[in-house]
Amino acid sequence: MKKIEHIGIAVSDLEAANKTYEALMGRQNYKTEAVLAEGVNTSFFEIGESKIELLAATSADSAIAKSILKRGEGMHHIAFAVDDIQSEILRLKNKGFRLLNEEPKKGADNKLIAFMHPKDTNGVLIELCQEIQ
Ligand code: CMX
Repeated sequence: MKKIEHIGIAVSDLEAANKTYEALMGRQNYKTEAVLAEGVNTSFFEIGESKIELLAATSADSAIAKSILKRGEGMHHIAFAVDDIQSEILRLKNKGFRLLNEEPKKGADNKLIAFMHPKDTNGVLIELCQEIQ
């Protein structure tokens, strides 16, 4: 794994959260993007070599809607950048970790992504992500 690519934060109101994080970070977001398959709208802020990703649900059955219902707003996942997501999935499976996505799927910000089970990583939801070339 190369670096923390981004930290995902579940928010109820993307527009309001954008204003909060613009004020906090002293900069504008560099993009917003809807990920239809995941039922989310996202907003990205650069911070050094990492990013903050704000995630708001677009439907009641979205993982973000469920997460906010259960746990409220707040930190949702940490995403690690990897060079080769397929080989990382294999490496982690061989170590006994449960992958929620055995096949990588298309995520926001031009990435292939896969999530790991939070119970295997001390209660933290981990995302693997590989830049699509
Ligand atoms: N952080 C820590 N623990 C979490 C968690 C989170 N974000 N989400 C769920 N969990 C825990 C739950 O508390 C639960 O624990 P218990 O069994 O002790 O109650 C366990 O994991 C299973 O969770 P669940 O609520 O039964 O399962 P859900 O149906 O809510 O699914 C999850 C949650 C992690 C399995 C998965 O569906 C999910 O959230 N996937 C991420 C999807 C996502 O973020 N998509 C946007 C991607 C955008 C992008 O970056 O490109």
